[in-house]
Amino acid sequence: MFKKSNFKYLAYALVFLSLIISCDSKGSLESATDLTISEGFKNPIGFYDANPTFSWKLPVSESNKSQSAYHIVAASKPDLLPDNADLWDSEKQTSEQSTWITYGGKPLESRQKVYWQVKYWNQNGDSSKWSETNHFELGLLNNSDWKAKWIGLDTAKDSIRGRENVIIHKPQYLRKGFELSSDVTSARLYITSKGVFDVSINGENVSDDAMSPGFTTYDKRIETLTYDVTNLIESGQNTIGVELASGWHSGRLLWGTTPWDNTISPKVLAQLEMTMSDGSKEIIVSDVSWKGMTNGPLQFAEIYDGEIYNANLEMPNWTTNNFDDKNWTTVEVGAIDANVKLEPKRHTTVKDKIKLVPQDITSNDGVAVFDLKQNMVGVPLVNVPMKKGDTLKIRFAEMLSPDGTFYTKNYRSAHSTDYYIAAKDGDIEYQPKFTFHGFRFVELSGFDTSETPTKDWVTGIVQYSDFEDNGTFTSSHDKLNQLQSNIVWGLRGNFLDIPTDCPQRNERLGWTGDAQVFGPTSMFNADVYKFWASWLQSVREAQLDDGAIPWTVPDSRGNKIGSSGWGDVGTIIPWKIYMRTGDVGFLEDNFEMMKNWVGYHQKKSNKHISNMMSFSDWLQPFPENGDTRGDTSSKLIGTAFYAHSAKLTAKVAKTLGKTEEQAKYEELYKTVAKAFENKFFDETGKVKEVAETQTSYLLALAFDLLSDDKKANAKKFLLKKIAEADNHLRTGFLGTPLLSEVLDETGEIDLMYKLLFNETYPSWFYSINQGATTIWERWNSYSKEEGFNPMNMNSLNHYAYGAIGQWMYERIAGIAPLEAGYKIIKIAPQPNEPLTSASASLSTPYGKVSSSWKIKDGKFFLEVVIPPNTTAKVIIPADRSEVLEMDGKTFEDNSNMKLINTGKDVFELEVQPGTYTFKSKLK
Ligand code: RAM
Repeated sequence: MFKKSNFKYLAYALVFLSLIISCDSKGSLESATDLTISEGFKNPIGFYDANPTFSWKLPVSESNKSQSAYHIVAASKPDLLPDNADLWDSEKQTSEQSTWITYGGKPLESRQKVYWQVKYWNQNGDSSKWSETNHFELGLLNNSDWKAKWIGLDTAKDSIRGRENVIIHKPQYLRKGFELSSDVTSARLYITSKGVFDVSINGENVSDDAMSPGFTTYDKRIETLTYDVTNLIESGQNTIGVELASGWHSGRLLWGTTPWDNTISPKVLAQLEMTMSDGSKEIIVSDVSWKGMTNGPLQFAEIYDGEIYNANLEMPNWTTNNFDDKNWTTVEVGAIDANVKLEPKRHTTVKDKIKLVPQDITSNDGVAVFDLKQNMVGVPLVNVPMKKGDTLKIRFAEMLSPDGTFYTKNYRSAHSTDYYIAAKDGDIEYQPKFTFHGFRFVELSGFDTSETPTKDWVTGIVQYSDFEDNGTFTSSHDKLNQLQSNIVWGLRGNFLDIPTDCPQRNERLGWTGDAQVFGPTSMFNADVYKFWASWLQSVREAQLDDGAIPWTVPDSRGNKIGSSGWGDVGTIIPWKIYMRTGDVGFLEDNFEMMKNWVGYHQKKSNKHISNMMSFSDWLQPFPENGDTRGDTSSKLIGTAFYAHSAKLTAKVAKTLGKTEEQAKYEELYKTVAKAFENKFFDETGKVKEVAETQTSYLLALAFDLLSDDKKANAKKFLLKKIAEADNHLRTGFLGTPLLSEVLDETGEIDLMYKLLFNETYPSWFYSINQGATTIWERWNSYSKEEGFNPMNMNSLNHYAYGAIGQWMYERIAGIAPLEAGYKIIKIAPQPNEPLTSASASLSTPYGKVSSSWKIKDGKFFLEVVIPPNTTAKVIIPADRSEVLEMDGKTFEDNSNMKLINTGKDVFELEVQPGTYTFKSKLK
């Protein structure tokens, strides 16, 4: 018989069961945050990858130490989620992985929209609520998706030549009217150009993007943009209008010998796809029905040289229905080239990011100079009173010469000047569109001189690829903080679609060596993973058949040779960026390129000693031979990078589980290292046969190329070289980033601090003492005593020496990845005089990590934040005979942390996620 008491138990059991079930389906933990796909895209449209990866973060809470499982669902409609995922149901996966999880569902196609959610289980097996629904929509993934044709006017036919004999293409205005018979429920504009474009529909700008589609290896790949233009399309009559200029594709680039035909006139490719209210589809494409002309207001536009805008030629309403284009010309039409891939842009577009207002004005004789007090990159926005018919001339300079005139010699042949011709009396507003400048000073002339210039006449519009800051660094030392600011401004100035050497002269190219040294620092300061992943695709595309990676990417030299230390960007950046993201897919993408680059090293060496061409230790100070390439032997440099690239390739092979290749490249590294040691180092560990320089020792030690018995001596010789230089660096582009690494690893922190805090030439603070607000190309680009460096290759915005930023945040503040992607974080600050405090924070793939220390009365205070789903090794400098305090109490092992090592003068702890404060006594 069923007893009442049994019934009671059954009822309890049911309640309990339902609790478990509801707990599991609804979840008790807060849902995951920061959902992104692939290299950090949030709800993108026109996405490039049909096989994306998924990432999320666990919210910071006492309950979330780590993830034990996840569940991802993806569907074609939001209301199918989470229970009826028709595209992918990952099911519950037991895994700590919360980043870069590859999509495993039905194949996805161009234009497809995907909705997705995720939930996770924490370390105790408690589940979270489902996350908010996120989504992505694919762009046109294949050339065959395009029905449109390349269109444009033949602007090359007059063959007017400009500076350095380059064909000037007058900017084009292209338009088309079309009629729709019903309402639109959804509209996408797919668009790109050979050149740079700006598009409007019915008088409205489609986006605030600048310089689209950006700079890629145009002979291999042109990126396309996707815009949701649903709200711009009207039922009935519509008009689309495109402005088109030369940009990187058909404009002037330093050498002008590109692998793509840069003499052809700019062209546009546009495809407007619409879904109508009755469910039918309409498509408008660029084709022979479009019309164009070149007699619009923009008469000239070149990246290096600037713009000429004649307001008298403005055509009001030309992108609306209310315009008559009967005098316009029918466009020429070209087919899509099967060998040039059209792919959705895989990183962010350039945008207006920051506005700077002038701090000072001087004016004299109708010429006004505005000082923004910050060297920047972008364009000016001018609001100026003018007289009809007058020409406003806008000049730029990064610095003034001592006599107050504009220093423009370092722009070399870049004219870098904009002109505006007024059509009426009164205030005009103008912002150049298809050019950019590197400047701190703006000079105006040609304005209405009856008015007194005021600061609001000029705004500095800072433009760069649309990314956000990712980390912060600050300290008790003003000049170190200025250095950090200069590094960040160097980054902003040189991340305008590609990583450039400089942003102002007739160059602005993707110099591989500069990128190689600055990559890690950029990853700390800004959210630039997608920026790098995109550029690395260009590097792969630019790689030549023999494995050579061109000097600049995209290649604008076309001389088919690589330079050691520059082409090694192909091995160094994949590894260093992988360490900061943990995205194995990035390594998979780049592994072939890495092997091919090592193969090129092999071809360029004889008995493992390199003969590769090299820019060497570029711009090393005090070169004995007066050469920009410095004194370090190019053979020594080439051989060192050969070994190093082989070693990195072995590491990547290991991570990818390719054991045979791992063994092969490890062996190669050892062989080349041995050859290097035998050739360039004597028995005592001293450099032989070639010039003995700081950089030769730095390369040998940083890349681990010497046998153990010689290492210690080599270090002594390095210290001797530094001492002989009065404790100053004597390093150029390649050696400088290795100084901090080697001195730190060999325990010479005091010396590294000395070098970093040196005030005299050559040093980082030297340029700051001369007024630098960005990193300079040369240690002595300018000095108060001697004025500008006499060389005209003298950029005042060149990020290479900003590579020291990595050491600042990894070692001064102390945040470094111990395992790829900061899954294990090393917090190991290295306090030293003259600093009394420093702190850094960083947004890692798992969340925010920070380390903040100060010294007071001989005590060391450290506050750390460790994000969920990571662990940290925290190393606290201390007099070990005194106690360590944690959150105000004497430290004892607990569930959040354990003392794992009692090394010399430090407490070393293994720490779980959370926020903690420590206090130790310093020795
Ligand atoms: C200069 C560039 C760049 C450097 C090369 C070798 O023209 O500015 O910084 O990498 O030369």
